[in-house]
Amino acid sequence: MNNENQARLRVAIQKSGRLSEQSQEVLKNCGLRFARSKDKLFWYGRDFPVDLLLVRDDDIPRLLLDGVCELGIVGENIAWEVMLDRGREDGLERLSPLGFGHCRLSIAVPEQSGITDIKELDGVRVATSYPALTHNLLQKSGVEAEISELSGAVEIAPSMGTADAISDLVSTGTTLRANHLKELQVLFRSEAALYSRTGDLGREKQALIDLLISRLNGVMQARASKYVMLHAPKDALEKITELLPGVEYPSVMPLEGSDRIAVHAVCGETVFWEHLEALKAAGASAILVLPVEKMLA
Ligand code: PRT
Ligand code: ZN
Repeated sequence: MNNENQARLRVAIQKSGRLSEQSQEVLKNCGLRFARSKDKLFWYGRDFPVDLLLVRDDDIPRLLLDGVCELGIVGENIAWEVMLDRGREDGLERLSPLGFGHCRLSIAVPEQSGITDIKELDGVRVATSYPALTHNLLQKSGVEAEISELSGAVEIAPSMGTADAISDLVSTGTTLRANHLKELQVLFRSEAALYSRTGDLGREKQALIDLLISRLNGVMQARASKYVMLHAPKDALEKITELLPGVEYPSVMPLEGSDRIAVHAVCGETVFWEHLEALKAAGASAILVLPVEKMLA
């Protein structure tokens, strides 16, 4: 597939941080292999014309908007912050959410604060690393707060006396609790996603993007799917099919010299222990649940 004049795509991912490992993993699962450069900032695509740029996550939307890269994996929070900071709500297109890096941008106030509703934030000092997104979302709720931008340690601003409220990313809520803050309202929910810039990227690059997205969809589908194999009494087939999550038509094979059958199926939904226990109660035995590596519909 490598030839000198062939179009190549550049994908920007986070160099190190919360999203970097899973971003690499998802591309690897799409069949991409890279020759890593010494400085580790540029990885050349070996058997597929897709190269990687390893950067700080905040730079990814800018690299897309400025045309340096065609694709990027970044949190939706950052993509929106950068777009809104440039005074626009477009320019970046979310091609696919990736199912990791989940968090929420929330307004939090000191536990002892009298503020109980974001409506009361009018004219109040709110510290955040996401000034454009916070301003935009508060404004949409009719609130004009006094936004103060901090690049880090936002959660200590209220105890330092520099803000009355914060707007910060939350995942488990541990940081808020440790700083005696209570979550007042979720402004925005985010996860890592594959982005491109909007506009015409040319036929060849678009064809590469389409191929990558089709593989990505397969990866996402496979991740959510399990291959289930079991033995069951012939007359329990209808009940067993009903109990297999996300299955309409299982493969059914006779077991030589037995009144039992082998049932194989790809379950499109999570398979819980409760499902297996219900299958066993319906007469199933030798139940095996296997991961699905790749899928192409
Ligand atoms: O160096 P670089 O600029 O690339 O990385 P970074 O330090 O800016 O980002 P990084 O790696 O911390 O986060 C990258 C992305 O991960 C974010 O943009 C989000 O999309 C996503 N993400 C998911 C999070 C969190 N969860 C998260 N919990 N980003 C940050 N946090 C922080 C939050 O700011 C707060 O300080 O974790 C703390 C809260 O966590 P809990 O679990 O205590 O609630
Ligand atoms: Zn960052």
